[in-house]
Amino acid sequence: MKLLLAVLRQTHRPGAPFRCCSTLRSSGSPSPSQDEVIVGSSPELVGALGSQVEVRPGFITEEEEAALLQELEPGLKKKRYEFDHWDDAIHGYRETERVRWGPVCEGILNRVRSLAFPQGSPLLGPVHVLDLDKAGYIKPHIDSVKFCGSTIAGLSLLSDSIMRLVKDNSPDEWLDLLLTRRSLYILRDQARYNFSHEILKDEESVFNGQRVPRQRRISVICRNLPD
Ligand SMILES: O=C(O)CCC(=O)C(=O)O
Repeated sequence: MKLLLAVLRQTHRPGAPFRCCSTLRSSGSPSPSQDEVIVGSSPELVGALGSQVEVRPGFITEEEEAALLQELEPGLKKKRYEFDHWDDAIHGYRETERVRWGPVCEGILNRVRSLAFPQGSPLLGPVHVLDLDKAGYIKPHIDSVKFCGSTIAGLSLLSDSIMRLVKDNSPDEWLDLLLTRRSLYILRDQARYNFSHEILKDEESVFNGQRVPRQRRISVICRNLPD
């Protein structure tokens, strides 16, 4: 069974039209702060979800990204991108999962785990790796409560992208997260259960009024187990 499809619960149409607040730094400047990478439909929503949505720009170094790619590329290259039926939750992807990693990558993943998950929280053993083609995207969905617990933590490799969260049954309530290349994002609790998440396609990839070109993107995703 396809790994991602196994954890997705539902899809729905995107919410209200995009509109937002602060400005982005020009490229080449240091990593933006957390305040500069999360915008939303209201300051109240950004404040309320503050502790449940985190983006850490520059979480890994260029060398660490290269180490992850070196481990992942040989296996991924053997697979074909899948451009599936229109109603699948994901379009233009290939994926794998990995249990054993070399020491550098294991060190990176341990940093992710200790930051994202409460101590002692049982984790899903294999780490999920999702390779989105430049033309690929992930439609709005909520991960299945049957397979994943309260927290999802993902590293973004190779490209900036935008993750959009839209409140279930309330499309006017949304957050956009700018997932810069080499950043880490964490979704917890309400943000994970009550909001859909999606990765915007290149043509729609605009953050706070500024275009964010989407290239091929690999995400390395850790999850905990349901209670
Ligand atoms: O690629 C990502 O970072 C998001 C993946 C995703 O939507 C999921 O695993 O549920």
